[in-house]
Order: sequence, then structure tokens, then C-alpha cells
Amino acid sequence: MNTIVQKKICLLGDFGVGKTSLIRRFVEGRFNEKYLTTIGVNISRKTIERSYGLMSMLIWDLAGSTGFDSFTNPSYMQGTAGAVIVCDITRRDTLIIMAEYARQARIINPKIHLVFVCNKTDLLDRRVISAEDLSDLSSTFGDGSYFLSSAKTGERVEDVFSSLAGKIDAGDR
Ligand code: G3D
Ligand code: MG
Repeated sequence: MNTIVQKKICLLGDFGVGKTSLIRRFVEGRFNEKYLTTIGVNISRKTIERSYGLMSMLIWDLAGSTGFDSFTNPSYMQGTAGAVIVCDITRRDTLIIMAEYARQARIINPKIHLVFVCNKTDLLDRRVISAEDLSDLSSTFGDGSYFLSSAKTGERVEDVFSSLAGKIDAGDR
């Protein structure tokens, strides 16, 4: 139990879907309604237990408006083992953008591990993205699985990141 592997992962998705909030919930265990929009790149570290030892996750978070800034900044995707791609259950356009991020990520790195997350499930009464939409998208770009999360309540947030760790481990160990 003394192996430590370090993996870079990044968050992708439209502005405002909750990428920064998901990282804060995962890394610090809290949600801050007043959290300011990130400027530039933020890198957080979280170490998690694995069967072989520890995985130290370096989690990259890029601020930006809409558009594909993640791909215009080459260092953002470089050396990335996996990506969490996020949409917002209350905004249909974020699903289209999620698909575009997945497509671009696969072009840049065909071996990248992807986890698809539909965030803000605490706002279920405003839901405009269905389970079928999500499984269709995930089947096109991944294994068909996806998560419904809430950075606000914490629902499934740990599962999102441990699922990505599992995919990364299965891919190269
Ligand atoms: P981004 O990093 O993807 O751009 P942020 O998104 O994490 O900055 O979140 C954008 C807004 O959505 C923030 O609200 C944040 O509080 C809110 N948010 C993030 N996750 C959730 C969630 O799971 N549920 C709810 N209800 N809100 C969430 P503000 O008002 O600060 O813009
Ligand atoms: Mg952000």
C-alpha cells in the first residue's frame, strides 16, 4: 500500500454548469453559493485511496465564457488522463456543448477517460434534460453511463471522481 500515482484530470463544460462548485465540494467538502467565477486556471489536489495505494488527483479548472477555451489553451488538455464533462439539468444548450466538448477531447486525446455529469439535480422542477438524452450522449462518446449530481447537496459528487479514478486505473494498470 505504498504506491502513489499522480494523475491530471480536467473539468469541461459550458460556463455556469457548476464545474468549480463540483471541485470545491469534492476537494473541500463544501458548497459556496457566493463563490466567484474563476479567472484563469485553478489547480486543486485531492488524494484518494485506491486498492494499490493512493491516487493524487491534480484537478484543473479553467474559467471562461462559452466557447471552447479549454482547447485553445494547449496546456490545459496536455497530459490529461481523464475529464469530467458537465452539463446543467436546467439548460438544454449545455447538453449540446457537452457533446462538442466530448468530441473535441476525443480528437485531442483518443485514449482520454471521460465521465459525463448532469449537475444541479436539486433543481429537479426545472429539469429539461432527460435520462435518455444523457445515455444517448454517453453511448456516443463513452460507455453509456452518466451521473446526476448536485454540487449544492453533494449528491453523487464523490462517485463522479471515484468513477473517473476507476476508469483511469482500469485503463493503465
Ligand atoms: P462553472 O465553474 O461551471 O462556471 P460554477 O460554474 O461552479 O461557478 O457555478 C455556477 C452557478 O451555479 C453558481 O451560482 C453556483 O452556485 C451554481 N451551482 C453550481 N452547482 C450547483 C448545484 O448543484 N445546484 C444549484 N442549485 N446551483 C449550483 P451563482 O449564482 O453564484 O452564479
Ligand atoms: Mg468555474
